Amino acid sequence: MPRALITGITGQDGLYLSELLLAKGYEVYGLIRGQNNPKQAVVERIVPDVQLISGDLTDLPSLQRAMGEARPDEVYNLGAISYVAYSWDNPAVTTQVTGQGVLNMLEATRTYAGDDVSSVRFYQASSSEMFGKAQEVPQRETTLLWPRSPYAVAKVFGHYLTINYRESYGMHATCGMLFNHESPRRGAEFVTRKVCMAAARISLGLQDSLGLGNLEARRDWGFAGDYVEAMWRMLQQPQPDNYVIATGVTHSIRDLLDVAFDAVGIEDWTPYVRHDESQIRPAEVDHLIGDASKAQEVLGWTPTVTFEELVQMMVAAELDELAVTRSLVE
Ligand code: NAP
Ligand code: F7E
Repeated sequence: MPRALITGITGQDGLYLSELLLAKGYEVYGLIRGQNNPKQAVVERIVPDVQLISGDLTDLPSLQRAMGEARPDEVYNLGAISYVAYSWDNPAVTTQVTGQGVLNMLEATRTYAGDDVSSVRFYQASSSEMFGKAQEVPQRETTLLWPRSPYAVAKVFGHYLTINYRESYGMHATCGMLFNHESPRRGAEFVTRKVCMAAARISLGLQDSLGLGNLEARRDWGFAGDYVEAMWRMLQQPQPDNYVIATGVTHSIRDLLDVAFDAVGIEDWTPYVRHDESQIRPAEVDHLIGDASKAQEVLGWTPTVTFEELVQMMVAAELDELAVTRSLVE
């Protein structure tokens, strides 16, 4: 039975990846931080077979201990401070977790693997945010990186360090350069979930309005369930490498609003949406759109969920959740 250690187990991708690996017969270990993490109950409910190990990406000894406990064949480093807007307000902690945390995980993996360093396969969650001020459209594995936020700078550090450990020590260390991926499990601070929650609540009269920042921002949005499949396929390759994972299609926040409000029967969302200046970022990323043709050729990976299907799925999940809450209250 193969063994996997996942950091970021309480996050969106950690949950989907756990489900995928458990279904494939893996023994799955998840790193969980904090002395009483409120999300532990969520993990235990959704993936009760995952074995949780206490540890923090900023604490190397805890990661070394986690390695010894999990004895992994595959390590998926998904843990990070992942909210881009937060990273301007908290650049030092973002650098420590999202950047230095990668160094800690690589070191813990390398020292655990010992002489047979390539025997443990390592996945680093790199991000399309690294392309930032895009120097080429669409972006591919070789596109020059031009990060535009403290989060993206930390991701660039982790990305190049992973490549460096591959080249320096012969580690089987792979970077997935993933574009935005969403789901009903997306954190409520991210724009897709925020809009889908608001559309559902407004349609039921539970909320009056929705404050948003830049409505012209565009993203290449896919479904998280598809993207964790790509992570797994990357680690099944004989050689480590870098792969862009994306749909190749972009949409604006306006498109997101159109589909989400349409899904609850509201044709015109403009009366409900107000401008929230606090959501405007010090720097935006310009034109992010991914070219995943390498992943298609080498991994046989293609996305299966369209943007419209994704948003409809997320709105439907919000409505289901609200119906459950209401039935409990009544
Ligand atoms: P997420 O939902 O924000 O989850 C982040 C995870 O990191 C959570 O489990 C969180 O744990 C954990 N974490 C935070 N600080 C930690 C620390 N000091 N020590 C250990 N764990 C810590 O993110 P996601 O959407 O699943 O994304 C997974 C990874 O892919 C992240 O690295 C993200 O930056 C990257 N990525 C995401 C996307 C996307 O569109 N989703 C695209 C490209 C790359 P707590 O619950 O305890 O906070
Ligand atoms: O913003 C605009 C905002 O926070 C998307 C992370 O998973 O994907 C994610 O980062 C866009 C931005 O995601 C609001 O200005 C407008 O242009 O949903 P987001 P993100 O910044 O793209 C990448 C690939 C990652 O790696 C990250 O970890 O939406 N926007 N109004 C807003 N965004 C938010 N959050 N809230 C608003 O009210």
